[in-house]
Amino acid sequence: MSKIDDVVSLVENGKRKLVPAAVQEALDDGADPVELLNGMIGAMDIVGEKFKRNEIFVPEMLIAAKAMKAGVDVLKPLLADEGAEDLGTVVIGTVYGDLHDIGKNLVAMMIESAGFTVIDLGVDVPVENFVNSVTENENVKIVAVSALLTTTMPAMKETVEALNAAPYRKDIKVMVGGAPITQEFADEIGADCFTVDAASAAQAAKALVA
Ligand code: B1M
Repeated sequence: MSKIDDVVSLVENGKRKLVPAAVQEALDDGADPVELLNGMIGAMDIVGEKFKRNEIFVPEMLIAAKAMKAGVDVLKPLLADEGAEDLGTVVIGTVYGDLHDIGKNLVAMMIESAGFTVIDLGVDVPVENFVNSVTENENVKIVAVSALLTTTMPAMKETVEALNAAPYRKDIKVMVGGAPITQEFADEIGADCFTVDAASAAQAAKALVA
């Protein structure tokens, strides 16, 4: 088993305390940080599949999520691009009713690395918090909205529609993403941009303010 496989297996099995050392070991062994990150995302897909088959339950999913977070913390400085120019502020959050934050945190991390100041509203964010964040913070260029559940897609629709109705709308861009979100849905609700993953979200954010 490769060192990356070790990390994948530890995340999948929720071995939070062992993950940071295993990630460091893989890095010391020459593993690519992006490959390691993708391995951990793959581990979460396996966890999701097991959940769907009723082989594991919510507590195990949560423990695996904590293990992944511990691994991402080790990778973070390696994925960040320090010293990039200041491109403005991005407000990000997960819609109300939705507690998933790993993907949102990765998007925040990559966007910050690309040179933006990131204000993270967290998870289960009420519509009005997204809407008010634009006037309560300086130099907001983008509002980025994440949703991981088909049942919280309506909350994303509501959030984007509220942003679209705000007087400042022409001055900001609205980005959306998350596993159930599609380009078609993004168009339907009037978002400016949809991306499938954190790396493309950062690239798209740069393009939106260029
Ligand atoms: Co939940 N969960 N979960 N869960 N969970 C999923 C999403 C699910 C697909 C599992 C499954 O059934 N296979 C399923 C959703 C089914 C659906 O709606 N179609 C599901 C369910 C059903 C639930 C509950 C309802 C379970 C229950 O209680 N019965 C419940 C809901 C709670 C709630 O939110 N109200 C629930 C709870 C949880 C935990 C809290 C236990 C935990 C989350 C912990 C946390 O996030 N801190 C959890 C987890 C861990 C998962 C899985 C296993 C992993 C999610 C994850 O972190 N993936 C997940 C299965 C899966 O995704 N394969 C599952 C890794 C992460 C990097 O990927 O978040 O997709 P992701 O982010 C990606 C892209 O989507 C994109 O970039 C990232 C990659 O670079 N992206 C964006 C995300 N946001 C973006 C924003 C952008 C652009 C790109 O622009 C703004």
